Amino acid sequence: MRIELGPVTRIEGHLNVRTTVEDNVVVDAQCMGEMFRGFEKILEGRDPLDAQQITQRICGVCPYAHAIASSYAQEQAYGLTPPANGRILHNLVQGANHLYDYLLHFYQLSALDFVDVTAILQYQGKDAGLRHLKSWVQAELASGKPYPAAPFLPRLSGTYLTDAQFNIGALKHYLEAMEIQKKANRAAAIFGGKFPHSTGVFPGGCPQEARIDLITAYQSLIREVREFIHQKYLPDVAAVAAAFPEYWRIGVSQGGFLSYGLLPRGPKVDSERLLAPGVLLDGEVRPVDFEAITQDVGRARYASGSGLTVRDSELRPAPQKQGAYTWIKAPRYQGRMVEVGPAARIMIDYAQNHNPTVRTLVDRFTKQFDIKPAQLNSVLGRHLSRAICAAVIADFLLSETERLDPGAPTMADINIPATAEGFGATEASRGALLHYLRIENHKIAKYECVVPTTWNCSPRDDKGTPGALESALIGTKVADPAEQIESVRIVHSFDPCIACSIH
Ligand code: NFE
Repeated sequence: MRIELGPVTRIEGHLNVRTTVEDNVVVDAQCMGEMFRGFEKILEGRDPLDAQQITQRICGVCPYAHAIASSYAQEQAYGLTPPANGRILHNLVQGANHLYDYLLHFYQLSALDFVDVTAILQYQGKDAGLRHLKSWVQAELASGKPYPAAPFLPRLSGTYLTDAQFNIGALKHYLEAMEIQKKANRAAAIFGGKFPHSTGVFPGGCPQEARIDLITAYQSLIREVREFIHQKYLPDVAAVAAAFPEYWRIGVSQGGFLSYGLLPRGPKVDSERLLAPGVLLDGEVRPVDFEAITQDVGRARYASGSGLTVRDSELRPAPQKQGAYTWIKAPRYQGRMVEVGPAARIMIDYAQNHNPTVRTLVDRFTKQFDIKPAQLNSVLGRHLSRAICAAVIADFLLSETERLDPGAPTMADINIPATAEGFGATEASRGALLHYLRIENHKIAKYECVVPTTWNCSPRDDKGTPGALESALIGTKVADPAEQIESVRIVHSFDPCIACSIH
């Protein structure tokens, strides 16, 4: 039986996933990005300083990650190192964007896969937000509309959390999380100029001053976000994990893991990072080599060469290509499939015994749930890893503000050479993000982005190996092949962004 799960909702963009189910088991899966955009072509011939502005338009959710990756690539090309304040401001805006994105993903995009929204009908309390939600759901259900209470109802059939008080509490957090996301975005905009698309992130730093009033405004917003992470987000993820322990074994991807590391602790882009980079293959972490990254297009709608390195990549659309089923390319590391994202970040950092808070939190939760760190490769593992990233980043951002030197420069002078190239690698919330640019005659001659969801939602490569999400779906037992709540929970755990993946 062949089932199209698309368009999968509660993700960024419009992903289609085709599954083939036999005897209630997914035996095949194909991820399909069904649109071409061509950002890399748009960049050709432009002033290099347009790149960190234009690439942000790839996405409204992770724009700062694109601004940062582009800035790192340009810094390498220009031989530029920001002043200490400049790199700290980069970190402050990028880190705040991560916090917003994790909360958005857990509460708005995933929680209602587990939380029973109909519990609101039992609510008798006085909270204005919950009372409003209750009366709205009641009115919608009474309206006779074919899709009452969208986007909450109707929903996929399956088992949801049964404790009414917990469900109502989680719905309260669902509403509060939106206010907290606003605070994270406001914090990012203090030094980034605005959200979503920053006007204030450049190679070499940020033009905003490091003024005391701005620093204290940033701190007070991030403190509120941090408190929500500890008081609500981590406990809510843990409660879902306690109720659905089978999801430590569901949605396991079948390759390695890649992380470029997140948030440099010094002005140089290759300074030690808050979360350590690495490639985890065959149980061993190795250093990342950008030259080992290639992209296959055998099953993608491109006439470009297959297996080309980042530097040699091509973008030649071929909408009618036989045998192709997606506009997403298939990036591979040493020819091998890897998963990127929060679980990769945490597993790679933990395996290197690098960040002490990561170690403490992973040890605490693996003990609490009686799992191994390798089981972070699962639906629950990805949700928990995001919450751990959020806790670690929030602490780091507050400590970074203490290192700002008020009044000292926040940006380096920029001189664009006639000819140069640069790689810029960071972690977007969804995973490893690489930008590459080559400059000729002071203009962009070539630009290439290798983006997190391109890795995770990649199609088969030229050897026939499925992408990370495809591999995590294959083998899943589904109670109802027509609805497949299990498959949708797996897709959501990757937090795909199709806008980014096709870029
Ligand atoms: Ni459009 Fe993005 C992806 C992230 S890349 S959301 O994939 O996170 O920066």
